[in-house]
Amino acid sequence: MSDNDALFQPLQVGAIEFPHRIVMAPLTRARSTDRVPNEMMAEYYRQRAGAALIVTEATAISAEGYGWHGAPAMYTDEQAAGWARVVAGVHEAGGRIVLQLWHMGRVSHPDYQAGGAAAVGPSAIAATGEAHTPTGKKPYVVPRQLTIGDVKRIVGDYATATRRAREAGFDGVEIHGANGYLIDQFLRDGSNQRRDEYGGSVENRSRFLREVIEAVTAAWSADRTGLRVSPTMNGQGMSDSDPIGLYSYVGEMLNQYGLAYLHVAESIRPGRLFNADAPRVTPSIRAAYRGVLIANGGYDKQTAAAAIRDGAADAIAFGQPFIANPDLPTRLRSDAPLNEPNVATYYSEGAAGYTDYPLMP
Ligand code: 8OZ
Repeated sequence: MSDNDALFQPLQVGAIEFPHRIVMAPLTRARSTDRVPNEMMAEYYRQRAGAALIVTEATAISAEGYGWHGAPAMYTDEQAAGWARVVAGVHEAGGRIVLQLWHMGRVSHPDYQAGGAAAVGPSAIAATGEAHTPTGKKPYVVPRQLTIGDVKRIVGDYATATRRAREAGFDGVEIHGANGYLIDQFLRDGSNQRRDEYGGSVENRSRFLREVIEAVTAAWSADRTGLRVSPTMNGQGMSDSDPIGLYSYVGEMLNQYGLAYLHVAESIRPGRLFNADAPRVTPSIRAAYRGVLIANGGYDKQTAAAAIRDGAADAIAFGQPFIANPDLPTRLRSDAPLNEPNVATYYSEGAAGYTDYPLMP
């Protein structure tokens, strides 16, 4: 099978039909206007409608879950109206788009919390690193340990944001269970040392994720719900004593829910999303999980096609290449040269390095 034959086959992903296998990964770009998606964001996403699926940048489900200056949210009518304009543009251009549901947990900051309260987390263990506040970077604080009542309230916030996404016209939602945010903080034992039913065993640490999945799929539908995890992302102080055991359990547990897809961020190259000192976990997840698997992290055309041919994944998500190449699938198909992304404008303001990357000549 040629690389193009592997990458340009359609795929049924829950209720969503992919015309090919090249997905746009979620990418924080920090261009919203007071958390509301604006016209420039609509243009950016519309330009990328040729993706098999666009996963939006991480989007806060609540004020409590917010904590990255410039990121968008989905808990007010105004935010939902902004997203509805984004979705309409992508659909007009023939694309598909899901909203990534985000609660940052302990890596938010008191500057974002009502009354300057601490950020929240499964346990009172601070992340390592710095929050991006409106007035610059500030060290992460020790979070307030969530009560069981808080946990139930947050599960409800996921459901509410899901209903808003549905009303805004999205094709589905992706639960952000990766990269050291709240769900990931519950999953991994470096950040979860609870003694109640949400901590301790792998089963208990997965309980919050299960409750979120149940709430989100009840609020809309399993075949329009995806989940993203990052088993070996060890930034922000994240760690686990047994990643293969944990994520094999999660993969197996997911089989009962019939989700549209599982999205695994774990680079095939050592780096931020893959700690080279430990084995990759994606193959164990593939073995445990029977649904559609989208792999993400460090792929190019050849390695993406090989992963699909070998059965390692069903589709491949590209992040940074989609920043610089709005028409990435077209370029890959014709082996055209790619624009190089400019890291300096990833999180800057304005159109430069955002909506001004050229299409293929
Ligand atoms: C980069 C900058 C800010 C947030 C993630 C949501 O890593 C993010 C993120 C990435 O999932």
